Amino acid sequence: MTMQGQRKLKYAIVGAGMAGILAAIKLKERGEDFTVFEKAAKIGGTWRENRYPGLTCDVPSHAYTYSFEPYAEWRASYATGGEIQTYFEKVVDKYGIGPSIRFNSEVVGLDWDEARHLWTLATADGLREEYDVVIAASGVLHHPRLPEIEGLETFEGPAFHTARWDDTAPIEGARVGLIGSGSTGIQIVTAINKQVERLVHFQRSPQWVMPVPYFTYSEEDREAFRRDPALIDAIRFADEYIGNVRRFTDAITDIDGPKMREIEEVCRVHFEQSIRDPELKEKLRPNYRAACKRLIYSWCYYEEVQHPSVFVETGRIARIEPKGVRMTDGTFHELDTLILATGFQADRFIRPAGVTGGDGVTLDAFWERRPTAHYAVTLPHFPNFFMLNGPTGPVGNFSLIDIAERQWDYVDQLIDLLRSGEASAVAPKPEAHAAYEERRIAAAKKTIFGSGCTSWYLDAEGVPASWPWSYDAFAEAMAKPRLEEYAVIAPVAA
Ligand code: NA7
Repeated sequence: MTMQGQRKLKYAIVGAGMAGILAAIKLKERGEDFTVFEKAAKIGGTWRENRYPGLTCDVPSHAYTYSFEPYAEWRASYATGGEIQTYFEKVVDKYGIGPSIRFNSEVVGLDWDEARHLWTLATADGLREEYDVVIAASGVLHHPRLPEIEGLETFEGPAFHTARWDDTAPIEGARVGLIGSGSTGIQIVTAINKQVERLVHFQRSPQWVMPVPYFTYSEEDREAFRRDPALIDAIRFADEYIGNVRRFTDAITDIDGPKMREIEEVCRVHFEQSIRDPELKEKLRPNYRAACKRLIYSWCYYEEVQHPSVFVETGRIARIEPKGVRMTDGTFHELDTLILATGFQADRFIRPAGVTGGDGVTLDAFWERRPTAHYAVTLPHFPNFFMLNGPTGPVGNFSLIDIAERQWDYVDQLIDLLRSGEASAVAPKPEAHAAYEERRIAAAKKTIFGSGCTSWYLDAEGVPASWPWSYDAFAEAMAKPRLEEYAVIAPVAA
């Protein structure tokens, strides 16, 4: 048995988004010494950076909270980005995390001192400090990917990525171009179609759409939730959410099984029954399997895309000109505003920060082939470095908050080895990680994500960068680290 609390550790948390706030709350509850480094002036991560019209989370609102902090105030079954940002701001206030956050402080370097078992952290604003433990909670989709289209910079009107929304850009009564039909592009169509004069949606690939129930919560509902949070738990843990998560992971890992067939059938019927115009129908018909790309969860896309203001352009873009977009067949779309819903560089994680671990191994070198982490959390050569929502974690349409909480339980048990004084460095053994990755990659290739489409789920070699087993297998893996897979290094002599 190890004795707890013998060693006082110093923790650096990188990022004040959902996962960083979680780590801060957990460490504060234990009375630990931690600092959160946040590159921006506000908390919120994704929910701070994305403000585009129509932004909602595709996880039901009551399932998209910390398990220990249910929220009675959601206005509907799916929450808007603004509501979610407010939720996190309230949580930060309630738990008193604000004073521990260093804002406008981007972490640019992390260097592991092999002799002293400490990380030296450097920020862009010139700080250099030493920490025992680093929690990398720096997010996944935070580096916009701009399309490589000739002439993009020549467009005369506002042209901007969805995560850099320009509030001054003409939308109301304007001719708007929207490039990209991922979750973001689809949500924008549903929000601005009735405001614009014309919306040209440049769609390189059509999407499968899973219909989901949308309903509002009344003030009486919210009052009932305030009085009795058990009502919220009943929604959160009901079959409606957690059952769906299980069915989904069962489906995507058994792609010829009945659950996958059921998802495909629901999407197919929704598509067939919703789109009235035969020409539009052919434009919107995907030629790959449902859920291969991240499945769109929407209650209104098919209806809204049929609004007369919307034109779905499926031709190839030749170039962007000062006044609009030229297609390869010569068609020209004159536009006032151009929105780039072209996604994110999903392989960055904590980078561009330069991270150097043991034996001088850099993160860039370790991830040269693909970003990986042991069970999506730890990395060989990088002791006392723990990732929340790191590479190859679950990417289905379920709550990343739930995933981060489970990952935290795993991380916390590894940190216990450091707290107890039993170890001063802990990292997975390279051979254990290599064996894990081999299993993961073999399984990932067989998931629906690897069934023949492009998406941000795929790494540079086309392998799905995701957890390839069931949700329950993930929960079980996170419940207890396999310590035999870890190199646990005894404290260096003082
Ligand atoms: P996604 O899902 O990566 O979607 C990007 C979209 O942009 C997708 O439709 C792409 O088409 C399209 N795209 C990208 N580059 C181009 C160019 N050059 N020309 C035309 N079209 C292009 O990003 P989102 O922001 O929508 O969503 C990201 C995640 O955020 C989402 O899954 C949720 O988890 C939240 P393609 O499909 O590659 O043919």
